[in-house]
Amino acid sequence: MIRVAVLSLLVCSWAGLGAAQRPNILFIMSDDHACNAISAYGGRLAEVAPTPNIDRIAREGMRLDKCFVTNSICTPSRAVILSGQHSHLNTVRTLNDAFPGPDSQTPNVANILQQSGYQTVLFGKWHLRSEPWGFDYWKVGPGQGYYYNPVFVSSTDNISYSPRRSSQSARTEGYYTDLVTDFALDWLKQRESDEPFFMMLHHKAPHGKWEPAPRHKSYLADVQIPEPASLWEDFSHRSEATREMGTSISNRLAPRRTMVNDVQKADWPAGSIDMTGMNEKEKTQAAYQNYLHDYLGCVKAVDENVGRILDYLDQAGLTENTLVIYTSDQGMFLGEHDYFDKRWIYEECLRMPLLARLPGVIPAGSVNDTHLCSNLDFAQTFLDFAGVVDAPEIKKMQGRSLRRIFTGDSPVPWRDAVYYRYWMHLAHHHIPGHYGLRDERYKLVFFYSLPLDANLGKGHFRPTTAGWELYDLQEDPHELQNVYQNTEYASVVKRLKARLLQLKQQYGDTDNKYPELMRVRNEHWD
Ligand SMILES: [Ca+2]
Repeated sequence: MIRVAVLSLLVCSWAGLGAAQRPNILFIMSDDHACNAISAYGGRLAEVAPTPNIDRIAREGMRLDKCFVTNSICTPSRAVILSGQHSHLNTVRTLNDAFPGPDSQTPNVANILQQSGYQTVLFGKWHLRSEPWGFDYWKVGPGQGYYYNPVFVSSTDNISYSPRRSSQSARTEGYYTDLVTDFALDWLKQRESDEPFFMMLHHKAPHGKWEPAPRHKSYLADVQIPEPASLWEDFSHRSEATREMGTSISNRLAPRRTMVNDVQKADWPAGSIDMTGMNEKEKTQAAYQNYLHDYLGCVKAVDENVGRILDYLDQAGLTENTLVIYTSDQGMFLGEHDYFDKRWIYEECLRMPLLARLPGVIPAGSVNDTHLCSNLDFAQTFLDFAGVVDAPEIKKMQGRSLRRIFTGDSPVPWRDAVYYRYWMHLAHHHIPGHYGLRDERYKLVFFYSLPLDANLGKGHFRPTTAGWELYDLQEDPHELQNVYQNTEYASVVKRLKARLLQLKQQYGDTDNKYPELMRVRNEHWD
């Protein structure tokens, strides 16, 4: 009872909100789901592959158009969401770093909500290498998991969590996206407590390699998926740091991994293509069509299952008091710039979908295309909606609550730029280490192109060519013209470099501890 008394002091700290009015928080996150593949965001796929159930969240709530990930890769993004801290601070800079445990100094929003009286549960993809904590109950697929008949481990299984499948863990018959929704619905249906809940419902889809549910194997089979213009980009505008980096749809970057090669492999999961007799352009087009069909097939099951959850909230009378969030751990290239995968600072993977619904609080059908938001803000947003404003861990977080953005009251002043950093130099998809900023109009990036001390797993990753890029997003929203060398932008470059250093100072990610990085910086700064 003492704990409850203390907590009610905490929870009454904004707008006279009493404990009984604390909303449930349902956080639905898919993996690698680009805004371009959500019809609420418009775009070239909206008509051919609509997502009516996900769109319902936007229609009955808010669509945020400028939400950006701080480090566009799965495991680090999840750690940022839980901790409210940039990767260098929460220590999860790469896929190989484990999220710090309960004895660490790292905040965990689930734990804070649990301490404040929320029931906290987690279903689906965890991908954080260490055992989940801060949850009353969890049931997760270790590592990437399988689309068909996946393995799940739960907090009540008495099997110690491992990012790899344990020999003791059985496979569950069914399709991952359907199963995690079943688990979430089962838990909601058996819930007896009147305490509000915080549920993280994490889909594996549409992460590669793509395997649509059996019922979706012929989804869009006869449909020609529109190509992005930048599939055929001329890369001569790029800096030397990036011109021949990454993994491509076409065979442009072979012998490294390309989608043209992937989809010809006999064991390509959703079916391979015979490209005999095709010229290079035809191969690129065929690989793109195959990739998008598989990817959008996976999205289709996510959308259906979002619909199942929303319908249940309606039936159970929970809609009015549940903050529903839909997002993805980062964006994804769907052939733009001739890329697949993510990791780069470029818009298609920097941008995260963010849809939020809480009837009567978040205006229905609203759109925010002005405020620069981030996954760095999610933890503080949940805590703010939960009325938890005094927890000491909040002082360690680096984001801002989005509550007043969701409700339509602009907080003043808001940030003028977001800071980005990708650490996994050359690992997996051959992308150089880089950092940069994006403001309302521009994006400035420094490709320092060094592995530094990041935990990159197996392999030796050599330094590559460093370079700068600048994009004027007002004139060039698809980033097809790097204007860093254009003298008309000299004053912009100078101003943004100073701002970038300020952001690095503000977030505590200065370069001073890396002499090799300082050397590259000094050689390339001016
Ligand atoms: Ca991801």
